[in-house]
Amino acid sequence: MILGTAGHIDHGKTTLVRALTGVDTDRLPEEKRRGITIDLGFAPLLLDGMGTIGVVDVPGHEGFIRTMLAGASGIDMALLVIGADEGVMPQTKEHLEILSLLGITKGVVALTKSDLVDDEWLALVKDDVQLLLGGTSLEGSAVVPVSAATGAGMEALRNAILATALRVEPRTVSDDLFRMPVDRVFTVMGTGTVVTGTVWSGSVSRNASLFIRPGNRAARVRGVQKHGATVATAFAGGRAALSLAGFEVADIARGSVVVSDPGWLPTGQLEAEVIISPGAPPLTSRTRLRFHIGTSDVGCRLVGDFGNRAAGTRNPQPMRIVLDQPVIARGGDRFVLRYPSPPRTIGGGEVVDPYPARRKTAAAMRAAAHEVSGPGQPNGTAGFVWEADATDAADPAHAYESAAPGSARLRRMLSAAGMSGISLTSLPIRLGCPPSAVSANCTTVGAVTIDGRAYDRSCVDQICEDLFVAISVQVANHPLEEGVSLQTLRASFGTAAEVIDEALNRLAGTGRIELKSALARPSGWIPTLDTREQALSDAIMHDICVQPSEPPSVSELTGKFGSEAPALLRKLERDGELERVSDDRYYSMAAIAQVMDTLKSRLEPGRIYAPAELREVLGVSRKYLIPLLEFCDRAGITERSAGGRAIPR
Ligand SMILES: Nc1nc2c(ncn2[C@@H]2O[C@H](COP(=O)(O)OP(=O)(O)OP(=O)(O)O)[C@@H](O)[C@H]2O)c(=O)[nH]1
Ligand SMILES: [Mg+2]
Repeated sequence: MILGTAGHIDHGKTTLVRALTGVDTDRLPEEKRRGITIDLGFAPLLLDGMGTIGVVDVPGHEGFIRTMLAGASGIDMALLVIGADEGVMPQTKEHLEILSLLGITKGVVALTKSDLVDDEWLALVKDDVQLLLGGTSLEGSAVVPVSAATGAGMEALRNAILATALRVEPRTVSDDLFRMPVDRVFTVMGTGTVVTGTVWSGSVSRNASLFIRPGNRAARVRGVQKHGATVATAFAGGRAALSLAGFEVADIARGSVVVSDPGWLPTGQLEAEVIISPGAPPLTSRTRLRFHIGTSDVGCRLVGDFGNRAAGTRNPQPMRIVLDQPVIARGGDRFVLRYPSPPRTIGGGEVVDPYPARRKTAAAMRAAAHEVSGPGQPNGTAGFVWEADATDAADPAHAYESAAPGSARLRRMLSAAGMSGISLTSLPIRLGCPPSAVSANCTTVGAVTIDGRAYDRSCVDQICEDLFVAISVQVANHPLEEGVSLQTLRASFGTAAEVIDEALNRLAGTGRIELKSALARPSGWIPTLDTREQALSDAIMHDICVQPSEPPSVSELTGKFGSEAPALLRKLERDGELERVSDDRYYSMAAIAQVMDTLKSRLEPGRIYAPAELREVLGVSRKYLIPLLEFCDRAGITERSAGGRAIPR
């Protein structure tokens, strides 16, 4: 667990950290000389009954807000330090806003330097502070007067920190992907390059293979330390120092991110729910802003609907964030937006999808965010309403709460992906959940998983409907065919064959279609011929029946009746009117029965008859005889042997 300080310059953060931990975190000569904190400081804090937690001390100087942001992201609880003599100051407010935007809901307020003020003044400042906290993520936090100089109130402060720390939900999920935004890089004689940070998720052990992002350099972990002691493994929610083999200090910097999953790639665009502070200057899609996530900060612009921002509200808006340089992000990550000049924090938000499809206009974005709230949801539910999940966040008093819970984000991603679906292996990053939670998340939103991808259920339902219509139309238009070839169906929908096959199986499973030898047709479908086709069919049948033992060939019939003849012949065969004796010739059922009767009555079982004898028996010319006998062989009426054919005994 990590506690991070916050508060205006010179209000006593570093002094309080030293009083709590015994560690002076201002270690740079320049910090000593100027008497201010310039860079992040780190110290372990032993809490009785809980163990050691990490402390990150941040600078209060307004010029070092970027450093404060790098320190504040990744903390579990805040220690907001307010000098009782000066009270609430600009960076008190800005740091508090940043904590709110980062969704940090656990904290303690230290009203320090209480030795410098009298009780009356202290009471007034305390009132101011309570007013300030209202509507922020730290509303309701304990406010503890202390003095690092006299030690007054220190015990109460420790108790308040412990009580708050006990309410922090542990972050450790053992099978999650490892990620650590780097906040310091240095060289240790004899050890080499060391990077430190707060482990955001997963765990890291000695000899692990990692990747340094952005970029694609692989690293091996030589050793792991926590609060200066060597450990086998460092876990999410704790500090870690990793010594990396084969790296120079120049190769890595604050803002780099160490990850374990090779698929966790930097992204240049994000889909997000963005909150813009009511007091922010007017913004357009051309306004250059700074985007702070983890320990990195890059230039960005927002693409979305700015007109929708009602004055005085902090409603999250769906927006696309286009970054100047790629960053490592995960669904559900919090970020902060700052205006460059004059520099100030103007908002922040939550990542909805770190790898959104390329896009798209502002109108399309709005549609994407709201289309999922439309009617027609499966299972008779009232339907997913994006706004409903965000009602709390729409209330300015709860602006720090998640605007886009995991299930809502997954629904939105699936809907945007449509029939392309989303690879299940990408979901731990896109959705921001441990790999082991992917399948439960998919179940929650009713996603359909096919061949390693998740699809929006309503999309799959729609494909089923479209397929059923396509099959019905196709068979109605081609009544002479037995059904629609699956090959044709797969090719005519621009969707993965696996999805089409799944949809076909669903349709077959519910009895709406029949699947037979690579063909699909509506269940119980009976083709009906129009008058012309029926007349043609009758005429063909007539020609075959007038010369029953020597019927015309398919080619002859096609020559006489036209190109539909082969299909009509196949249909007559399916209907049980004709038997296909060879590739090019059909016989009427009556003629076939006649042949069989003749053979059975005229031949002596077991005796072998030469072809010439059989020609006599059947009374057909040689041209017809051989195909007919081969048909009889296949049908088991005759048995072929060296000298001719016999009928079995
Ligand atoms: N009298 C009194 N002085 C204090 C107390 N705490 C801090 N100070 C003094 O206030 C000054 C600033 O303290 P720091 O701890 O450096 O303040 P900070 O908040 O860390 O400052 P930055 O990191 O630069 O934002 C120092 O001179 C401290 O000695 C206190 O409780 N009582
Ligand atoms: Mg300091």
